[in-house]
Amino acid sequence: MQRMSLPQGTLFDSDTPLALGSHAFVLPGLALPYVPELLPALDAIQRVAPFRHMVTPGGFEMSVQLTNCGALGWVTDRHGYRYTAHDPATGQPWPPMPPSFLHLAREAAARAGFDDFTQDACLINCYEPGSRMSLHQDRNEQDLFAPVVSVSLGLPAIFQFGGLTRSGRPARVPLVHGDVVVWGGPDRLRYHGVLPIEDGLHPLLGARRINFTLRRAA
Ligand code: MD3
Ligand code: FE
Repeated sequence: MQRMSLPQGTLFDSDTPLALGSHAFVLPGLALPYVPELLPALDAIQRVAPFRHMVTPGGFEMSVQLTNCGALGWVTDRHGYRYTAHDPATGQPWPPMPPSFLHLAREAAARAGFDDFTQDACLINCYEPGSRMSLHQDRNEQDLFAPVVSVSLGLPAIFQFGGLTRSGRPARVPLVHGDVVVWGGPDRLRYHGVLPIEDGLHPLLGARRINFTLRRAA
């Protein structure tokens, strides 16, 4: 009965990060108090820079739809992966990083022990049931040790967290609405991915999972 009177967000102990590696942590539920600010900010971004499927250099359409905010945005096309200052779909600059994103990311990075977090890019992924992200490394950023903060909203996902090579079976980490993951330093180049999202309806986001990652790209 005691638990039922606690406000949402304190059911999880986000004061004790779950370590995935020496410099990689899950902060369960850390984003929950920010959700009332995050969702309208995401809506405003989508109106300027809509989610879209992009094509990989190999010619495959990604099952995830993406957009960006901040000074730089990650894009892919037949020519490769890179960061751009403008949305290739509109020629306009990416929408600015909402203050709520920055506040959450700073809190998350500090709790994970990264005090020097400065970010200029935010990649926003939108998954529908069946969407997945195959095992990859993120290495289009200048500083491959700088921390990255990842925020999960909506439908749950199973995150795959592997090693520094493709070999070996990656660990499976369930991520739910409000979870934040921070990784940097020697864990920054670990292979990772997301298993296909299961059918479902989230009360706030419907049949979608949104994940956004704040990064230092330049
Ligand atoms: C990487 N997104 O956009 S982020 C990506 O849930 C991406 O949409 C996934 O990978 C998503 O590039 C996962 C979360 C994450 C967490 C821990 C990591 C990525 C990580 C540890 C090491 C490397
Ligand atoms: Fe990634």
